[in-house]
Amino acid sequence: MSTTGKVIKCRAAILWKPNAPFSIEEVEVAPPKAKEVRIKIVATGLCGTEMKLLGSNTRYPIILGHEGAGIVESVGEGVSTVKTGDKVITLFLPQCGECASCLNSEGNYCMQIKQSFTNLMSDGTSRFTCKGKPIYHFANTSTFSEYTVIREISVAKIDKVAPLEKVCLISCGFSTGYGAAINTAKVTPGSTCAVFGLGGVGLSVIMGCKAAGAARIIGVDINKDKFEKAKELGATECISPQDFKKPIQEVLVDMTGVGVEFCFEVIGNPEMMAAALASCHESHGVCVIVGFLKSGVQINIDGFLFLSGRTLKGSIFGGWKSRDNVTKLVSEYMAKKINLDPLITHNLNLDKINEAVELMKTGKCIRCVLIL
Ligand code: PAD
Ligand code: ZN
Ligand code: ZN
Repeated sequence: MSTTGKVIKCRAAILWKPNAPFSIEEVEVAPPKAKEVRIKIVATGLCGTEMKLLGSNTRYPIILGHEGAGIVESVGEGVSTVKTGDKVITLFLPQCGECASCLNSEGNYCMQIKQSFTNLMSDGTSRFTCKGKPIYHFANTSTFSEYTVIREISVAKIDKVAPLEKVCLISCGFSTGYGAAINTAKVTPGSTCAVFGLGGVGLSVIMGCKAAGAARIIGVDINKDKFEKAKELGATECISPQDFKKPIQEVLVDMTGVGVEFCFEVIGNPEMMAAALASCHESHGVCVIVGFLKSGVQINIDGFLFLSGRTLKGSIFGGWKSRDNVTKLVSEYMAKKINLDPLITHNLNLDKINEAVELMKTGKCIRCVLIL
């Protein structure tokens, strides 16, 4: 029996208040309105960004989740690019194709992302209710729900045979890291790179550096358990800042003689961002900030560092224009040109989401993919 046009009752992980555990609840998911798509989420990763948001002052109650893949259940009026049954990836960064960023060949920060900061759909309402209360959306994706409603501009149609429990990582972690190396830093063959933070995103940076032909890739993390996988994916050496008396930027300058040509901060720590910049080659070093800082957090940087020509850059979603490139990245995965599998260390059912949080908190997993 078709569910099109009807409210769907399903399970979702709700965060009722800051720092509370997720609670699995029955929610009602309203049908998609104009230019919206209702998706049956099949798999979703838990990303480092979510971990940073668990105690934040976002709007509650909320359904988080942004690293998702699923199947279109139904579409609202005027939707033309996807249809019922299509396999899709959810995009926290939309691509409207019409704003100043989408029309510029360089940027990828679609201005329509700002709509998702309201935690509501474009008409100012929510499609989720639980126990009679409206539940806020997150990143216009809310993938920690068996069904979600998102805008058409935040959906990428993908290969119909793609394994959703793997390619969901293209929705955020993999693309963010890989693209930060390839698109944002534009890592050059034979270069020396350093990657601060060896989580799912940092390891994807390493894969991007390797694919770009970097000769030396130094992984930096305080959790040495991450070193083995980093080396498997392309790091030529790994170091922990805790093993040195000197600040890590001095260690990296000593190791390389001149500083690294490309340095990536993939932790979300303001001190490490300053250290990453100072680790770069004085003249042509490029430092890319991938790690997330909440609005208002300042980075304390010695202004003299810029005199010699270093570059500091931000990067969102690896610089990819989302709808155009996610489909292509999935095709590259299917053609075995990129490999996501080593990033997935755990699979759990949605009911076990609090265990996934614990695995992330204790640094025991790279990516835990939740199966819905
Ligand atoms: P993660 O928690 O899996 O990885 C972070 C890693 O940093 C872990 O291995 C930690 O051990 C390590 N770490 C923590 N503190 C330090 C320290 N002081 N020195 C060295 N290493 C340390 O997260 P992730 O890989 O999923 O995400 C990493 C960051 O990237 C995080 O800030 C997240 O919010 C951000 C992100 N940004 C985008 C974007 O579009 N810019 C997208 C997705 C994630
Ligand atoms: Zn993410
Ligand atoms: Zn746009």
